[in-house]
Amino acid sequence: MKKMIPLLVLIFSILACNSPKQKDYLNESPAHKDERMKWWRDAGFGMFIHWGPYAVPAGYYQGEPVAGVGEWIMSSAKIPVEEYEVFARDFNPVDFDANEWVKQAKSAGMKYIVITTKHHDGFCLWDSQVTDYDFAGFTAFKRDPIKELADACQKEGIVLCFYHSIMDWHHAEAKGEYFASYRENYLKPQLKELLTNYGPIGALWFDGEWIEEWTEEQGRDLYNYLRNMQPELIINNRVGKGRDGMQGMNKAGEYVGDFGTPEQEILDVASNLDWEACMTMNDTWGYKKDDHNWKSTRELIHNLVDVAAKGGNYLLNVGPDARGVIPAESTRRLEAIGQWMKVNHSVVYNSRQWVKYGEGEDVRYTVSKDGMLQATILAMPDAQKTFRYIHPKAGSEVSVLGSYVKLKWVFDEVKGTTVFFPANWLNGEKGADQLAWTLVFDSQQPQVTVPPVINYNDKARVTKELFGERARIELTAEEGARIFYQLNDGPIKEYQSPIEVTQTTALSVYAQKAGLVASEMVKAEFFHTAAFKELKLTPEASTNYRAEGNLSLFDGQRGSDNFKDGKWLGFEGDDVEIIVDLGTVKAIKQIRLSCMQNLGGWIFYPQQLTYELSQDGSAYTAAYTYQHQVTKEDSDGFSEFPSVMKDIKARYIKVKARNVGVCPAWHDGSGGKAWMFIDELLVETN
Ligand code: FHN
Repeated sequence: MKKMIPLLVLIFSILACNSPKQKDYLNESPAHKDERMKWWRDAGFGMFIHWGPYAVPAGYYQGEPVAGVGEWIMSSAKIPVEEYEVFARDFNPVDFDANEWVKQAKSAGMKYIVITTKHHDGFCLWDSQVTDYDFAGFTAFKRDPIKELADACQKEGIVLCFYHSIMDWHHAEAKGEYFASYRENYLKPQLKELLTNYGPIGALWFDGEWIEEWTEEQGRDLYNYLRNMQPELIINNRVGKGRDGMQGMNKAGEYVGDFGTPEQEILDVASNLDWEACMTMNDTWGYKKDDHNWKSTRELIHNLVDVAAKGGNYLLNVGPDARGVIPAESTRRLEAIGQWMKVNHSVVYNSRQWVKYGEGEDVRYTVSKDGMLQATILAMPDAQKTFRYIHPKAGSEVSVLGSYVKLKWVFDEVKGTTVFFPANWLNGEKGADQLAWTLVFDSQQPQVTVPPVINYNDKARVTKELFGERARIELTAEEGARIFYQLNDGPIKEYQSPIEVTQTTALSVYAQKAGLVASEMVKAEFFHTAAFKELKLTPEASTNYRAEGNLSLFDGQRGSDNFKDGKWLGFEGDDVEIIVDLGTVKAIKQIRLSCMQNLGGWIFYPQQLTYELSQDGSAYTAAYTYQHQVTKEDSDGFSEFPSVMKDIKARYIKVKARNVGVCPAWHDGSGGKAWMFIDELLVETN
């Protein structure tokens, strides 16, 4: 009888948790954490594997393609549990070969594998004694792929890690009032099986933590529960509630978990925190037969380099099909990455961040384990290339990984180091077909000038500003530094006094102090608008959906139906207020605000939207109100919430959009933070 009697399991669980040997790992010393994380930090590159019954429908249901990622088909197509179980019964991966999977990972240069032991659909890829909803109990495939994978990893020296979903669409108790029973009698016992029966596990990769039943406190308890079984285990930040949306790093405050988990994206800048970017090779994690939107090998390698330079790990996904075969498109990319890694592995393995993660879009810096500065260039250089921040030791050589050619270089205090590429630097070299090249310098630690500051309207470090008639811009820098600036593509000038602009202008500025390398470039954009004197948006949009900030609201480009198109301003859980100052009292003809609704993406129209008018900026009168409680009958789409005014006179307009806040109970994301996406604010005056 495979199912344990819940009462018995509950007693065991309580005993286990309360036994005196339970150690508190939440106060681990930094030194011990460094020791525990070392293999993971040095590895830099792993394989993510999403595999489960969703590979059987492979993106289709009842003969129709289902939008969204493959592993969400049960939710996206609203497939009842009993119907989805049919896919599980049909899941018979007769061509599954753990050794083949592990060999592909190893040949790509990956050092660890993270496999979905259980995804949100609840199907277990290992032989669990706590449920029949696994291969042994539900399918004709009477093997334990996790065991076979563990053996293959052991053989090849690859670290095995487990993905595990807290959210479970199959288990009747995995929500609401019975959640504690699910956690104690199912979730924890299963994790105990995974940490007891398959040898040393490198990391546990939790997911589905966003459900309202899960709390930071439960995450902290689970963290200790797991590390008391395997003390050296590494656990991601999705074990708790710290993750701030898809950008994956923690919100402000103390949260449990050892590393951040940006998803489908890479941090904009370097971080000294532990983080791992997980990304797909096409658009889906779980197999979909019609997803052919494969990223190029060039893009995958550039992602790998970018992540390494910013101090992270790259977890690249494959989604094997229902027969257990990794798609050929993935295999080809893994092989090509492996060829690149054979030459350039020092960029990824045991590398460290440099004082600068890169320069522009096509140079990324890392420091090799033997202390050499590596500048990986992501585009074929012309006859020469200048690196602003590099100052090689006098007389030192500059070489390229994979080539024996020594490159000539010169150093200039203002420009930096220029390297010269002779015609033969790659001719005949196997590097000619590389997709990124790594130059190796014996470089001094650069003394870089502190970047200057762009000041406008008593605000420092501005990046995007609106102005009506003219903008007066002041530049400041550290004592003794000279400031140089450029307006749009104009000449570089030395700054002597405040700059005045009357048209939309892109400003680039850097500073230079004698004996130091020039600072990095600082940029700001000043947008001239006749319509508004000033526009104030609070709060700022969420990190990854910031588009062009205020400007997006009136650049005349409304976002598409892809909320990730860089045109929409996204707000997770927050209400939004926009105050527009027209500069003078005008007759208002109409106001519109574009909003999106995408229920699958947890994006809802505002539950309340008001347009208020004022002549003095303090007393406002509501001129338009929209109110609606979203229901499951609502559909996706766009609305501009247009309001035609009878030429009401006003100078100030206040737009208030109230976010739904949390996904409603009937929604898949029930309890998770709701998103509100806005764009294109139109204020028409006479
Ligand atoms: O919902 C899952 C999704 O299916 C996939 O597993 C990704 C990979 O990290 N994680 C969740 C979405 O954030």
